[in-house]
Amino acid sequence: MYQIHNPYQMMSQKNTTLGEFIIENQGEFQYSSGELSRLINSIRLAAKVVNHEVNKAGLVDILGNAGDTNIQGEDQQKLDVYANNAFIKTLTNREIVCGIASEEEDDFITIKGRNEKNDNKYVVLIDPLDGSSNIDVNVSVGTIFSIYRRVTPSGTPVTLQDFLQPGRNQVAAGYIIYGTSTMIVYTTGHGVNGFTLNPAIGTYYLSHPNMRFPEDGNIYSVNEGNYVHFPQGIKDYIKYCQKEEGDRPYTSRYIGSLVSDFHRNMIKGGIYIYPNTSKDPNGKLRLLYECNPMAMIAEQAGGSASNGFQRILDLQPSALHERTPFICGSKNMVEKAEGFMQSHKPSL
Ligand code: P6P
Repeated sequence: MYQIHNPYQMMSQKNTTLGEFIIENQGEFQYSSGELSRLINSIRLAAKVVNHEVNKAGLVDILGNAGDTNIQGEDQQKLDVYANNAFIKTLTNREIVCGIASEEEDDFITIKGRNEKNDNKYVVLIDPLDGSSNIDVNVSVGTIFSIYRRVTPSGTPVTLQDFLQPGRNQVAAGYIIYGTSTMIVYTTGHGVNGFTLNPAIGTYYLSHPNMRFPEDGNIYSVNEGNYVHFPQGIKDYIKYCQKEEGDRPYTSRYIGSLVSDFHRNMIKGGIYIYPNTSKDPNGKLRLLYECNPMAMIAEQAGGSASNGFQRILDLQPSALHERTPFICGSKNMVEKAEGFMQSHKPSL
C-alpha cells in the first residue's frame, strides 16, 4: 500500500510534481512529440481554475445565486457551465486539440487552430462537472476527461467519426476529484498515478504512484432505491453482497458522485454499478465521457469495466451522448456480477 502524503508536508519532502512527472515520462508515450504532455498540462491548469470556484460554491448564496449577478455585476454561472467554459477555453488556447465534446454541449466543437489548418492531432471528451447536483450539499464532485488521436485526415475539419471511437482507442483518460483535497488521477496507458494539489502553492504532487484496484473488495456502490427496476441479475448480485457468508455481507457505500465512488473503490477495493433499468433501458451514465475514461483507468489499475455482457472499452459508440449500463471496479467482483447478469439464476 502506498503512503498518502499530507499535501502540506510535501513542501519539505522531495516529491515529484505533476509537471516533472509529465516530462520524466514523456518518452513512454509512443506518439510523444510533447503535445500530449501539453494537453495534460492544460487540463491541470483548468482543474485549478475550476477547483477555485468549486471550493467557494458554498458562498454562492452570499455572492448571488446562479442566474443572478454577483457584486461585480457579472452573471453568476452555474458551476457546471463555468467548468465547461473553463476546460473548453483552456483546451482551445493550447493549439493541440482539433475538437471537443462535452456533456454540456449538444454537438462537438471544432477547433481549427490559429493557422486555421485543422492540423491539431487530438480530440477531448469531457464531463466538466460530474455529480454537480451534489455541489449544494457540499459533497465531492469531479471532472472526467477522455483523449483520442483523430482518425480523419489532418488538415480537414474534425468529424463525428473522430469522437465515436471505441474506448480501447483512448490515448489518455483521467479525472479530477474536488474533494477533501483536489486530485488529478490519470493514465496514458502505462498505469495510473494520482496527484494531490497543494493549495498553498497551487502545485500538484505525486501522492498516489502506480494506483492499483485490489482484485477483491467488500464495498458495493449502487443506488438501491432503484432496486425494483433493476434487471434480475443485478438484484441477485445485490442479495449475494448482502448474504452472511464468507467475507460477506459487504458494505454499501454510494455517494451519488461517480468520481468519488470510483476513487474510494479503487483505493479500498469495491464495485460500482449503474445498471439498465425498466425506466432507463440503456442505464444513465454516458459511454463516451464517463464510462470509457473510467473504464480505461480501471483496467490500467488492474480492475475491469463491463456493461454486464461486454467489456466497456470494446463497445462501438453510435452517438455522442449515448448511455450504457456500467459495472466497474475490482476484477473479481465485476466477474461475479457479470456471472449473475449472464445466468439470471439466483445463486444465493
Ligand atoms: P442517481 C451524477 O449525476 C451521476 O452521473 C454519477 O456521478 C452518479 O454516480 C450517478 O449519476 C448518480 O445517479 O440516479 O443514483 O442519483
